[in-house]
Amino acid sequence: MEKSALQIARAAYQPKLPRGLKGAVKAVEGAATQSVDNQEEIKALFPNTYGMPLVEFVPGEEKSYEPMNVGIILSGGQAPGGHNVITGLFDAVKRLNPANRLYGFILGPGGLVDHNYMELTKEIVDEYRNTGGFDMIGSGRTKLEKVEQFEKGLEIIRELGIKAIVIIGGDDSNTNACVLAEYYAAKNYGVQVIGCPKTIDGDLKNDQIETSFGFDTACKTYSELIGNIERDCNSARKYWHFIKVMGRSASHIALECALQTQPNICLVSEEIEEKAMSLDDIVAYIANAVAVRAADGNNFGTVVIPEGVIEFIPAIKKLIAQLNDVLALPEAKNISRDEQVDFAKSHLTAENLAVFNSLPEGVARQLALDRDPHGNVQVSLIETEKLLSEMVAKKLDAMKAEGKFVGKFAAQHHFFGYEGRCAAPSNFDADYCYALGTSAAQLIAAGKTGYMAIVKNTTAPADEWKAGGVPITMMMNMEKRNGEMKPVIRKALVELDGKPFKTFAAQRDRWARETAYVYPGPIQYWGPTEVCDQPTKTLALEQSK
Ligand code: FBP
Repeated sequence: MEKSALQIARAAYQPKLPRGLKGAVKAVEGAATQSVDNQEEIKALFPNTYGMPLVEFVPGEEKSYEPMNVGIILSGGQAPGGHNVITGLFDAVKRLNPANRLYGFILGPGGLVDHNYMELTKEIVDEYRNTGGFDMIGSGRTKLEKVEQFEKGLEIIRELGIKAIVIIGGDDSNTNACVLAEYYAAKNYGVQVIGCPKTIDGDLKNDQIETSFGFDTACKTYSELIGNIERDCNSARKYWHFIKVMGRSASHIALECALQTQPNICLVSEEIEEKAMSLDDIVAYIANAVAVRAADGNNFGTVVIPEGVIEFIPAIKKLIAQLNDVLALPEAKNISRDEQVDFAKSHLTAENLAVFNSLPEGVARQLALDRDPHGNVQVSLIETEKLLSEMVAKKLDAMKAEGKFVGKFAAQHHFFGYEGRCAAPSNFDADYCYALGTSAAQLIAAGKTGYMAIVKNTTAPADEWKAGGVPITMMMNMEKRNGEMKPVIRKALVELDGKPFKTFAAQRDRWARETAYVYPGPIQYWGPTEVCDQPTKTLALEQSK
C-alpha cells in the first residue's frame, strides 16, 4: 500500500489508554441491571443474558490466561476509528497471551456465515494503526438474525478455535450481537459475543454509552467543509447553500455541525416532529429567513439539513409506517418494483395516499421501495436538499409577487456523508476506539458474553476515562420493526430539553439574520490540546454539570 506522508507520521501515534486499562486489569462488578423498558418481555426473550451486572476495569494483578482465539466483525456503515478498535483488541489479546490469535471476518457479518475470514497478524494490523475506513477487513449490512446463520457461523468458530466474537456496529448490529450471544449461551456452545458502539450518526448513546465512535471525526470533517462553504458564501455573496449532512434518523450530526459552524439555518428533525410541522411549514420557515436576509441586502446563506428529516415530518412518518406494514405483507414480495409501488398505493389509507401523491415522484418511489436489510428507508438516496431548495424558490416567487421578498435567490446543493465516514480518526476517536478494543479483550478474558464494551468520563483527560462493559439487554426495549414487535436497543434522538439543542435554539435567530459563521478548519492531529483534543460540543455540553 502506498502511503501518504500523514499516514506514515500518524502510524506512530500511540493512542492514550485510561488508567484502568494500562497494565494488569481487574473486573469489578456492579449491581444487577434491567432493561430500559418492557422488562418482562426482554427478560423472557433473553433468559441467559438478562440482568447481568455492569463491569468496570480497574488496575489489578498480573495473572496468566489460557490461549484463546478471537474473531472480529465490522458491521454497517463505516465510522472513523474502527481500525483502532481492532488494533486495541489485537494488542490486548496478544498481551493476555502471545499465543492468542485474532481473525477478521470479511465484509461484515456475512463473512462469519460464509466462512470468509483472514488471520490478522501484527504485519497486517500495523498497516492500519490510526487510519480511517474499514478496509482492513471490510464491512457489510447482512443481518445476523436466523438460527441457520448462527449455526453456520458456529462451524467456522469451531474450526478456528474461536472463544469469542467481537461485533463492531450500531444499534441494530448490537441488538443482533445480543441475540447471537443469547443463542450461543442457551445452547451452551461456550462462545462469547461482545459488541462495540459504532456509528457516525451518534444515536447509539444512553446512560452507559456517552458517544458512539466516529461521531467526533465525522462531525469535525463535515464542519470543516461547512465552514469552508460559509467562507466562500460570505465572499461571493450570491448563493444560498443547501447542505444535507448524514445521520439516517437522529439529527445529532446536523446539530453538532451547527454548533461548530453557526450557519443561518439548521433544521432539527426531532423539533419538526415535536411541532408537527408540514413540509410546507419547513419551506415557509426557510423562505422567511431568506427574505429577512434579503431585506438587509444579504442574498446568501447556509442551510444545514439532517439526512433523515423527511421521515420526521409527521404526515410522512405516518405514511412510511403504513408503507412498512404493507411492504411486509407476503403478497408484496417477489413482484416487480413498479408492481410494488402500485401494490403499496392500493393499500394506503386515503390520507396517506394523498401525502404520497403530493411528493415528487422520485421521493415517493424511494419511500415506497428501497429498505436496507434492517428495514430502514434509505434516506441518503433522497435528495432532500434539492427538494427543499426548489420548494423555497417557488415560495419566494409567490412572496415576490406579494411584495414580501425583495432579493435574489440562487441555490447550490451539497451532500456531506460518505466523505466523513472514513476520515483519519481525530485524537479523540483514535484514543476512544483503542480503549474500546482493549475493553472488549478484557471482557472476553473475564468470561463475559452479551456485553458491549464501554468507556466513560470521556470529557476528562484519557487517563481518567473509565472503561468497562454494559449488558446489552440493559439498553433494550420492544419496538415495531417490519410490522412486528422486536427487542431492540433504543435509538437516542436529539433531546429538545437537552443542553446541545437548547444552546443552539438560544442563538439560532441571531445566526439566521446575521452572518455569524465560524470556520473550524481541518482536524489537527498535532499541536495545542485545545485544537487537537477537544471532544464534540454535543459531548461537552451533555457532560457539563
Ligand atoms: P450505521 O448506522 O450502520 O453506522 O450507518 C450510518 C450511515 O452512515 C447513515 O448515516 C447513512 O444513512 C447510512 O449509513 C448509509 O448507508 P449505506 O452505506 O448503506 O449507503
